[in-house]
Amino acid sequence: MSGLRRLFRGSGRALAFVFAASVAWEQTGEAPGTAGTGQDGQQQAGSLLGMHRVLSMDATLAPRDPRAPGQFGQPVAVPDDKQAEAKSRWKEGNFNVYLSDLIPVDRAIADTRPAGCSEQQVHDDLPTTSIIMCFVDEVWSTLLRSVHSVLSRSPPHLIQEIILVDDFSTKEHLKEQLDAYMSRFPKVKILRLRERHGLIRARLAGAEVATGAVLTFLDSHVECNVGWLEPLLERVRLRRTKVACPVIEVISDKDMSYMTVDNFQRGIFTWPMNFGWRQIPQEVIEKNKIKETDIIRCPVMAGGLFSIDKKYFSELGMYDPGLDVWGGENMELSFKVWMCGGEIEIVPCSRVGHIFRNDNPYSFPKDRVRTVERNLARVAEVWLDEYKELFYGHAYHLLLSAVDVGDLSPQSRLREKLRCKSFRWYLQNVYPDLEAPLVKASGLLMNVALAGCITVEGTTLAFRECDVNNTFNYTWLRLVQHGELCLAPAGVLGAVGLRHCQGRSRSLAWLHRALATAQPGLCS
Ligand code: UD2
Ligand code: MN
Repeated sequence: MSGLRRLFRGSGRALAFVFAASVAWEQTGEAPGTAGTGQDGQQQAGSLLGMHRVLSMDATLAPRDPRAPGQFGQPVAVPDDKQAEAKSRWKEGNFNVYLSDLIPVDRAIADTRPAGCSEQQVHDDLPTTSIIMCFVDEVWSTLLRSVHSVLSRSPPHLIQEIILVDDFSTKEHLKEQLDAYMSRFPKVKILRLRERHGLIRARLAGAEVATGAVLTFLDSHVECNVGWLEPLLERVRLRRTKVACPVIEVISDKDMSYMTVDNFQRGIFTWPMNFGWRQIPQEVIEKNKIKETDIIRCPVMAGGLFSIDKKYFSELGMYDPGLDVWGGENMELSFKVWMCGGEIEIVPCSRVGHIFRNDNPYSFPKDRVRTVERNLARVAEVWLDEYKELFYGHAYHLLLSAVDVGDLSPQSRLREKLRCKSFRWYLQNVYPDLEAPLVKASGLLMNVALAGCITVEGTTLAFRECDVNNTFNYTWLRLVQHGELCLAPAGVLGAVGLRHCQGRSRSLAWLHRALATAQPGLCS
């Protein structure tokens, strides 16, 4: 569906940045070949040695019941006499649970891959993968549809196992009934956590027991599309430090239709670390002849759906286990991967639908907003170097409330051990179109009426003629800074003077207030 944007809570306002073409995609000759004309699954005449055409498994061809509602990913309408029921069941998952229960758990969906994907070649010796799907109180039909989509659209020899990690669900049907249902699929294992860990530590628990060479994480309300898996594993096989993400398509929360999304989108973030998508500009696509099937390198991943080499994930220290419940782990892993020598890629020939919800349908053990903010502050402290000031500057209330981020020393030690590059390197090489000035503003403190400026003389302030050497920086931490010295109140509503700056200090913070009419002074 052209023009459709994926929905992400708090993805922040879009800022207009200059786009840096060199980092958005890759045409390295590593991409799978396009030879081959034979039947799916066969070694074909024209195939490269040791490669085969990507397998289709179950296309849209022969669903059990072609006339069932929602078949082929079509939208479904709630009958008039069921409106009240549908409305009352919405809260069970924050999407149309009534319709989800109505459509087959193994429905067919349209093959939305760009032209050329079905002819691509992948290696015969792709690594096996463990699928890790964490859930807490997931809707029954959606969880089943997620599992069926993996089972029916993945080459069986590549699926080592499907690990369903139950993050201490309370719904009865997710207990014995789920065990009974899944017992017919030997590859499906259910790992039950004895207390609520949150999705981050639940994924770690899944990774601990996984035996596949690659870990593939999925949310528990997805539908994997035709040929989704091999292109992901192909990237990891090409280089074990590649983290491969499918294009995330949209399963409508309202009518359960499966909708494709705009191509050429990168995963990005805006301050203070809000995930979002940004389209590669048309002129860049044209100038560089980027094809719909080309790999897109992303500054950050969305978080939910990706394949990563198991050993590499472990070398990276997996996720920071100090991150709680939900949020920020996609930033942590993305920074860690890029800064410590890996790459995050979107693979356009791999597509997975996901139900985007407007709100989490489960409760948070602690306050939701505070949980996410604390997670982000941990990430900022460990990975952002001097740029963490931009994070705090855009989420200044975190400084005021002095959020307790907990012990970060294991994460800092890991960063040293892995000899990871700086955040400045990341900005220059991976995400140069992010606007990230280290100070908020820079200039003179000028009295408009007298045309004089506040100047620094030694360690004191004076009011003199304006001079460019008396420039002050207004920092993200709200300091008015000149070299090592900061503007400081000398007492309660007494004189102002200078003090040595000391990072975050509320007593040295000044608010910049734009006044309706021009008045002397910058700060109040
Ligand atoms: C997005 C990601 C999600 C995760 C999150 C940030 C996609 C499509 N989704 O939000 O994977 O990275 O951003 O953290 O990129 N869950 C648990 N225990 C919990 C909470 C959630 O097991 O305490 C499960 C949940 O059932 C679901 C998965 O974790 O299967 C992700 O949660 P979500 O769907 O609420 O996250 P989403 O898609 O809003
Ligand atoms: Mn989700």
